[in-house]
Amino acid sequence: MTPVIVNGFEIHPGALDRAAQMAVVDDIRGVLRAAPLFQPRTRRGPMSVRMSAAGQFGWISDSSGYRYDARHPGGQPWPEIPASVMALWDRYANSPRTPECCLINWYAKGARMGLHQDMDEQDYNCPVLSVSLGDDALFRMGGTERKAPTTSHWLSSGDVVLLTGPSRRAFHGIDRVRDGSSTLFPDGGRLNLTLRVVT
Ligand code: MD6
Ligand code: FE
Repeated sequence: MTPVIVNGFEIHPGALDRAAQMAVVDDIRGVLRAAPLFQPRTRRGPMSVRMSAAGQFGWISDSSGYRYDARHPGGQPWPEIPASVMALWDRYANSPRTPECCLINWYAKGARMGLHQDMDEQDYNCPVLSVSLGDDALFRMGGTERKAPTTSHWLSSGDVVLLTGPSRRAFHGIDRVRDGSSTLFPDGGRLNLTLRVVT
């Protein structure tokens, strides 16, 4: 299907059907057994989203700042990125490189993510690919300057978004999640995966 382009963000609605969504969730549950969700803290306080990761690197934020790290806060290395998730990169990312991090974001009721840029990676020529699972989320997309105008779009379970070209460095965030809008998770919630090349 042809993507919807918003401010250069490439949105692929319904990239994963229900069975594919369930397979990915199952694989991520396995990752989370070895690398449990934790609540990152920034200088502004605890984030409302809980996180974990798979791959060579995960993104962590604590009292000494934020960074990519080869280990979970518990000290263990991150589990491998599941093949079901790697397959989405191969299909949609159009990149010669392989992702080194699959960041896992869990939005329980009321969680959100403020407007930010993904700038902790070394090569902005490599895209970032995101997968939405579970409840619908209002995704705000702006430009490369914080004050640039923004456009909002509801992301649904199974949607894939690619940040590539100028949108790779554009501001974006999740304003809110519509609680109970999906039946993928029996108790509601939203899972977001972002695949990145880090080095
Ligand atoms: C989210 N996404 O969808 C938050 N970052 O929960 C992101 O922060 C994001 O969707 C980089 C690339 C794609 C994204
Ligand atoms: Fe981001």
